[in-house]
Amino acid sequence: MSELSKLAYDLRKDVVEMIIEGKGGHIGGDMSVMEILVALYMKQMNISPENMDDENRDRFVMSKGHSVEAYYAVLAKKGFFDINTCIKEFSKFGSPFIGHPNNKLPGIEMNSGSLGHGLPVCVGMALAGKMDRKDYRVYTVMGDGELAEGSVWEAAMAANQFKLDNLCAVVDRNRLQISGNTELVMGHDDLHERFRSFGWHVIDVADGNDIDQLNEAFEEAKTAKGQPTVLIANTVKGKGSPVMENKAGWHHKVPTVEERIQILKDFEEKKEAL
Ligand SMILES: Cc1ncc(C[n+]2csc(CCOP(=O)(O)OP(=O)(O)O)c2C)c(N)n1
Ligand SMILES: [Mg+2]
Repeated sequence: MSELSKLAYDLRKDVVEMIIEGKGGHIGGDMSVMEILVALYMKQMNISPENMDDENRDRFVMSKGHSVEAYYAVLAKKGFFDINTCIKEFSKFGSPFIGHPNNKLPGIEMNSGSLGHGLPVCVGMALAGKMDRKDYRVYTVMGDGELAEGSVWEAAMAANQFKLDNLCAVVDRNRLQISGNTELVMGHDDLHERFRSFGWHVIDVADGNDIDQLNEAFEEAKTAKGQPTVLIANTVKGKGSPVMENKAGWHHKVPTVEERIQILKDFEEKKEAL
């Protein structure tokens, strides 16, 4: 798994280049979600450029769509498109590589970015899988700030009602949202209990930037029967460089020339230490 942990740092570099080239992007949440996406795409999910038309493929919705740069970097690594084209065209006028996921690009199931819509759509996908007696699994990643959206909890109720054990949601629990600490904006200290009371199997991932811990949790999720599973993945916003880590201002910031040099150096050191 250390290879996948190293890969996460290489993909973080792609994200930095994308955001500098596009002159904008949600860098903090890209960094916190990276290992979650790497674990899903490189180990857990049955999704590839070859099987996107196969109705038995797993389904993924990037509900926290603003972290599109991390999503693009992982999709490119998986072979859906070329990373250099993506970096060059990111956020340019007329480019398909826009600042939120759109399903005109290969590999992307659903347009997202308006928070609170991923889980409701995934409930529909998972219910359709049950009705059609298909074995595919459905995954989504939400931000912890996103959980303030009421639609998330309507969908959470429905997922339990329909016993959707083919559904696995991940909360990127980085404790920050756009304007600061989630606990000051809409607190989630009782998040585990809240999901439990909505009938979900809850798995706490102590270090949500640890690929092994994530994979273990995803395996456990597959064994939960008769109820959906949520992984509460405790991550670090801006993970990988002290320049960005746990700083709300890095929710949406473009690194300066000097910051870029420092950030890339920090990534390299973290990668070598793995
Ligand atoms: C419905 C909706 N309201 C507001 C926004 C603007 N917005 C973009 S990112 C963000 C903060 C999200 O915080 P969180 O879900 O914790 O994401 P992360 O920390 O992982 O970046 C907000 C409010 C949006 N995209 N959608
Ligand atoms: Mg957050």
